[in-house]
Amino acid sequence: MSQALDEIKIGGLGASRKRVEDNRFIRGKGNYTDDITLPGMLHMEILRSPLAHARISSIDTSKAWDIPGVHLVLTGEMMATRNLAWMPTLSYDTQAVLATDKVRFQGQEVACVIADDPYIAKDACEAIEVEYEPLPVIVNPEQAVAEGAPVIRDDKDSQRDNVIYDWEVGDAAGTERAFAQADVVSKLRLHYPRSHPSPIECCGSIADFNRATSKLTVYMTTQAPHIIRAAVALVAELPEHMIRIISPDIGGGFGNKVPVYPGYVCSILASILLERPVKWIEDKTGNLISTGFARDIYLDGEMALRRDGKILAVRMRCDADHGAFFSDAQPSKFKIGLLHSAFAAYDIPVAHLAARGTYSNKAPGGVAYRCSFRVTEAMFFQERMMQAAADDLGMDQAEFRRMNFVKDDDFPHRTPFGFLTDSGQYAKCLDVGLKAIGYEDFRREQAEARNRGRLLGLGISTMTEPLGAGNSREYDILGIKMFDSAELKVHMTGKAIIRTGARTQGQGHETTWAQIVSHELGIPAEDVVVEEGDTDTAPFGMGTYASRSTPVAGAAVAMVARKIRAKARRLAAHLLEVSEEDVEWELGRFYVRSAPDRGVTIQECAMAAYSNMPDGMEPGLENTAYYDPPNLTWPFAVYIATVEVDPSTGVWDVLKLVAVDDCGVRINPMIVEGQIMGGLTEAYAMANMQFITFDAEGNCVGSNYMDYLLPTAWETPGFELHSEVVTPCPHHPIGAKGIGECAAVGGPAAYVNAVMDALSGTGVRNIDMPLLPDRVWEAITYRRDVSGAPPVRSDD
Ligand code: MCN
Ligand code: CUM
Repeated sequence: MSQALDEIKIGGLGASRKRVEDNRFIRGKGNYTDDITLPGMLHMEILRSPLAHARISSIDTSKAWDIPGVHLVLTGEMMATRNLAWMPTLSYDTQAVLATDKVRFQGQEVACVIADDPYIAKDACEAIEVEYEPLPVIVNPEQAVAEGAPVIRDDKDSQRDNVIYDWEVGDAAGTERAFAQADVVSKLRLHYPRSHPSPIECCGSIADFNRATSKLTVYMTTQAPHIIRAAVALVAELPEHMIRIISPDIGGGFGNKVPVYPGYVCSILASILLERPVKWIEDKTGNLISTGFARDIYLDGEMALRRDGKILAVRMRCDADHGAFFSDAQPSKFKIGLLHSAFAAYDIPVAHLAARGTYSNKAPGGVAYRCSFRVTEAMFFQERMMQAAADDLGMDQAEFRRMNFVKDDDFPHRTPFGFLTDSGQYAKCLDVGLKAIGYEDFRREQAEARNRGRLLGLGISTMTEPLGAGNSREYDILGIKMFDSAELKVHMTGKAIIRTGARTQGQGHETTWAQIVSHELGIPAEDVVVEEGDTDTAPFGMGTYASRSTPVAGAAVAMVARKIRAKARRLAAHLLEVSEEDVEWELGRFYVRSAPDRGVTIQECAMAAYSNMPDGMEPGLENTAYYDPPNLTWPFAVYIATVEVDPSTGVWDVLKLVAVDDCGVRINPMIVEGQIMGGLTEAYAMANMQFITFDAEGNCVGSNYMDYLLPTAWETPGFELHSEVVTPCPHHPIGAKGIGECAAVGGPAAYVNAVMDALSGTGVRNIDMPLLPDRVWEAITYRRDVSGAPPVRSDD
């Protein structure tokens, strides 16, 4: 008789365990950067530029220095004496820490004040007198490449214009030939507007340099503490072992907390100069105006089609507006992230993509927002293009997708842009989604409603997305290979601590990593504590973004647990007085093959590791694993929305949204559902209400929550989630694929396609996001496309 433990009861794989971190979060006992107070701590505030592009003729800080309680006023000139006026970005560009020559976007950091409290520091910032000579402003790629455009980055000797890169991938000639064979060529141009992750907690840091020990400790809001440690060591030329980066609880990251920001650097230098802890906490406007902008890309594409619906080729061109500094965090081989993951779900013989990146007088953009390196833009364009192509062919939306899907037995599949997808059941997911939405019935209802003047629409978005960078052969950031790690220590009583190189920001790692240990070792999840985010204790890792934690760090957790199990087996053989080959494992217990009643628990093995190990065995039960995944993981998703559009106001309501996500084996189904719902909510916000735009002078419209809208429970629609399709990842030790970004990536197209479907027959081909009521109304009333980023509109 098996005495294996019940995996769900002990909180193993598949258990919808309540999130352990919520015990402190919902009690208000989280420990965020701003909760930390150190003895003798000073406070830093940043003076930002009011202008988008201007030469600095002078900065007079004398009045700020005179204010009682001010300890230091930092300017670019002072930073320059330490070689810190500029810093390298994660995309091999440079970014001003504090402006010296010019300001290049509204909200750029010009000076900092460090004072006894943040109020004094703020007042002192206002006392700094800066004289600016305004320069012409560029707010989009078209202006950036226009004749006579001012060169924004005249600080770089080699820069003669505003182009950052021209990059291409795919087979241009083959694509050309395929287009020559096409029966139908479908075209689409759209703009994915600037958006902002807008986590509840803004960015911040507390730098604490101790002259006596030479140790620099920095508490900061970072999704990748080890990368920051390396950056500080290399840029500030401090010894790496004397730098400790601690990322305490993070109040949401969503990509906003991947880059290195000037505020971090200034607080570090200030602490070194003053030999006191210096705290910087960004305010909401600072966060919305200067950090972490995503997207802002113009996408232009064509699809070559055979009359029967077969896709022959795809051509994409895009113009990305990066703002004043190219600071995307992305694998170094790729200039436009993984945009070329577009169309990976479809069997397309040949494709070509050309991308141009340009500077503008806007804050660094394209950075990251729940996207796995521009996958959001890739999948949005893909699914809008699929809808347009099906319409051009007069084909059913679902049928067109199904016919072009990569088939279940066609894996591994090489995409036309060179990715290798390895598993999926795309048609099955689509069937589940169509059934759940009541596809046939809705189409009938839609036709009947039309006759009565009501506009109903249905939008489908189906996609597979690459989550979990590395492998290290192809993926690195600034040359640092993308793998991850886990360290497991089992104490003598069988309790354990697991540490990884990832950093949770709300995703629930403290809950789910314990579940993986539980699955591998049979130690109840509640006996396993998870710790991340302290570079002095966590093993080296690349951090949490691109939904890489489960695919990479999570895999390392399973692998280190397996190492522990291998050693525990030797301990078990010793305790049971049999040879190792005669020992069998079942969850939580080793037993003698020929006498299954004779066994020892994993906890007994742990005790033996400290009290009764065999002669010659190294004591203790701990280990570390580094994991370099063979491939990315490729979850698949189907999102289908139905909407009703009010033609008299342009307001649209979601009637139903169905989500079918196949992310392989689910560690914690409840957490996975939470991730999907969060992503669908953010997708709804992007499609429906959010935009950050700029007027002709480069003033940022959207730097506060009156203009930049966050959806609350009140306006967010309900979602129906389906989990019945599970295609385990063939190379992940527990078969899991990433999920953290899927719904934010695939969601927007479902909503937009639904609204466009409601407008079918009116001649309107595209409305760019956000689909604000006035834009939808304009499209319906004037029967025309509405494009561009309001209020700077292409048709004005
Ligand atoms: N999970 C699971 N089973 C799977 C896959 C994942 O149970 N098959 C669980 C994981 O164990 C983890 C969570 O789901 O607890 C998300 O896992 P994963 O897909 O690996 O993503 P990461 O943990 O790497 O999180 C990063 C991802 C990104 S890149 C953004 S952006 C984003 C997102 O997560 N930011 C978030 N979701 C967020 N959720 C919250 N609450 N806050 C953020 O800042
Ligand atoms: Cu692209 S935002 Mo997440 O990868 O941190």
